[in-house]
Amino acid sequence: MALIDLARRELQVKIVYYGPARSGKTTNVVYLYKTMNKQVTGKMVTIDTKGDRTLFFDFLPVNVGKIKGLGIRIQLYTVPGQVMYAATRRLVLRGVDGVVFVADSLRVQRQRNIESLKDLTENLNSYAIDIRTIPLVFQYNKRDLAKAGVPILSVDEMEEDLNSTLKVPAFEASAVLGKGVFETLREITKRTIRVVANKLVK
Ligand SMILES: Nc1nc2c(ncn2[C@@H]2O[C@H](COP(=O)(O)OP(=O)(O)OP(=O)(O)O)[C@@H](O)[C@H]2O)c(=O)[nH]1
Ligand SMILES: [Mg+2]
Repeated sequence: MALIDLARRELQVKIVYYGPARSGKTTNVVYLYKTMNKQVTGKMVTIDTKGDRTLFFDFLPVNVGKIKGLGIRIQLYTVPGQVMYAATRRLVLRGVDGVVFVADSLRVQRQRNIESLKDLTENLNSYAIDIRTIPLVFQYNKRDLAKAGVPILSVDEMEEDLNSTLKVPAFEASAVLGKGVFETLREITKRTIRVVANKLVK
C-alpha cells in the first residue's frame, strides 16, 4: 500500500523482489545500488545475511522523480528465498505495491521457480491481493550461465512454467553482469506507479 508522507511531500511505493533461494534477488538490488547516482538512492540496508543467503531482507530506497509536486520514492525489498523463511517472506510482502519475480534459469531449479511462484500467490492472497492484478514482472536471471555450458531453461520453457496465464512482461537478465537489471526495474516502476497514481485519483 503506497503511503503519502505529507511532511516530506513524498509518495512511498513498495516493490518486492521475490523468488526462490539464490535466484539473484540481492544481486539485482546490489547492482542498482552500486551503479545508481547516490543522490537518487538512499543507503542500502541489508538485514542479516549469511554468506550470500538473505536471512531477513534487503532494502534500498530510490527517488524516481515527481508527480504533481509529490516526490516518488520507490522502496525496493528482497525476500529470503530459502524455503524455511516462509514467515519472513510474508512479512516483507506486507503493503507491497509491485513485485519482481526473479526466476533462476538453471534447469535444476525449474521446480523451485514454480513452487516459489505458488508461495508468492498464496502470500499475496493472505493480504487479499490477487497475483493477476498486482503489478508484476518476471526476470529470467542467470542467462550468462548458458555460455559456461551449464544446462539452463529456454525462455519458452520459463514462460510456459510461470507466465502462461499471467502474461506479464518478462526480462532476460544476468544480474551479476548487470544485464536486464535496469530494464526490469524500469518496467515494474512504470506499472506500479500507474496503478498507485490511479488509486490516488479515486
Ligand atoms: N552466473 C550468475 N550468477 C548469479 C547471477 N545472479 C546472481 N548470481 C549468483 O547467485 C548467488 C545467489 O545470489 P543472490 O543475489 O544472493 O540470491 P538471492 O536470490 O538473494 O538468494 P536468497 O537471499 O537466499 O533468497 C550468488 O553467488 C550470486 O553471485 C547471474 O545472473 N549469473
Ligand atoms: Mg538475498
